[in-house]
Order: sequence, then structure tokens, then C-alpha cells
Amino acid sequence: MKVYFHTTPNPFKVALMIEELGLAPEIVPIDTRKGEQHTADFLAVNPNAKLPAIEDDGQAVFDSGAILLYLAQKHGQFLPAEGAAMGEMLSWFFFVSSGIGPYSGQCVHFTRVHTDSDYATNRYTKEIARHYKVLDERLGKSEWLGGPDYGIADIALWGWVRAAGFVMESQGGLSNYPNVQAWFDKVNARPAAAKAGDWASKFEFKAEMDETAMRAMFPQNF
Ligand SMILES: N[C@@H](CCC(=O)N[C@@H](CS)C(=O)NCC(=O)O)C(=O)O
Repeated sequence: MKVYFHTTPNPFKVALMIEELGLAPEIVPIDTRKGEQHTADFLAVNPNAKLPAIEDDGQAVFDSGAILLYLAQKHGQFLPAEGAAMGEMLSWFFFVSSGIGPYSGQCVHFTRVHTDSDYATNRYTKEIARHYKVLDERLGKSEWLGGPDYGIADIALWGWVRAAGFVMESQGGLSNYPNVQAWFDKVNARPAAAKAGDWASKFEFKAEMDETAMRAMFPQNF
């Protein structure tokens, strides 16, 4: 298996899943600030030009949510097979995939990249705070995000909570969400989380957000 990786939240979900499953894929770094997500070779794997993506037995799978579901089903782990438990796990998994992730991304965009729209800044800072409040209430009542057992909802969330201090810096990061913080500490205590976190030190990615990076990541502005 090949895993296409960058040290950003969605790829870290896949890093944790891989480490939880004890797999040893080839990790292929794709430097998005250099524009490597737009090469023909990478577009053949992910036509959406974003990370993460995998190739497994010749099958390309892209989008972090799709990859987690694919691996959970393939290995029969981290997703209840049917019934109410599956419904509960999938509800929270998609709450992360279609809520926490996109709203975190837009919050960063409108608090750090384009700060000239008060409307957008207000909308996304408030929406990410609202999403974290929903999470905090859930984690005050449930052992794990997706139910009584650790699963893909937790694995997906970990990728984004790692970045919460940055995403919500002006709002105090996780300090307003004690149940999310306690959950994060519990996931970080898992050996797989430590191993997945180490993926960050395996590669050196470009740090500057220069014009090449802006053109590669926000092409709609040029
Ligand atoms: N829905 C996609 C979103 C992927 C995504 O936005 N990835 C970011 C990193 S977290 C990326 O590749 N950004 C580079 C770019 O947009 O050019 C997923 O969950 O995999």
C-alpha cells in the first residue's frame, strides 16, 4: 500500500488508522505548498488534488473519510458491522467529515488568509465554536465519540483536534471544551497515536506561504 501524506489534519486521520491497524505502507510525501498535488501522477490517484489518498492493491482511494471506511471494512475493525451501533458510529463519523473538518478549514482561511470579510470571519469562528460545543456535550456523555467503543469517528476527529489550538487560537483553543480535551488526552495515550504523530518528523515540508503556495492551494484567487 502507498499512503500519500502531508502534515495536515486530514492525512493525520489516515496515519492514525494505519497505525491502529498495524500496517506498514510506503508513505509518499506530497508537498502542497510546492504544488505537488497538481502533478499528473498524483491527479491519477486523486483527481481532487488534495491529501490524503492511498493506493491499495492497485485501487486508488481518496478523501480521508472514504479511506477510513474502506480500511475499516477491509480489516473488520473500528466500525460496528450493523444495526444501531453502526448508525451511531457513522453519525459522528460524518459529523466530523462534513462538519468539524470543513468548518475548521474555512475558519483558518477567514481568520488567517483572507481576514478582510467580517461576515465570513464571524460566520466560521462562530460555526466552529458551535461544532465544538456539540462535540463537548457528546463527549461528556459518551465514552468515545462514536459510542461505547473506540472507532473511526474518534480516528477522524483526532486529525482535527490536533490542530484545534491553531484553528481556534483567538478563541482559546480547547480551553472551553474540557470533555474534548479529556478525550484528546485519552486518544493520545494510545500507542498508535504516538506512532502516527511521529509521521510529522519523517519528512520536511515547505513552511513558507509564498505566492507559489498561494497559487497551488487557492487557485481561485489568481
Ligand atoms: N474532503 C477531503 C479534504 C482534503 C483536504 O482538504 N486536504 C488538505 C489537507 S488537510 C489539502 O490537501 N490541502 C491542499 C490544497 O487544498 O491544495 C478529505 O477529507 O480528504
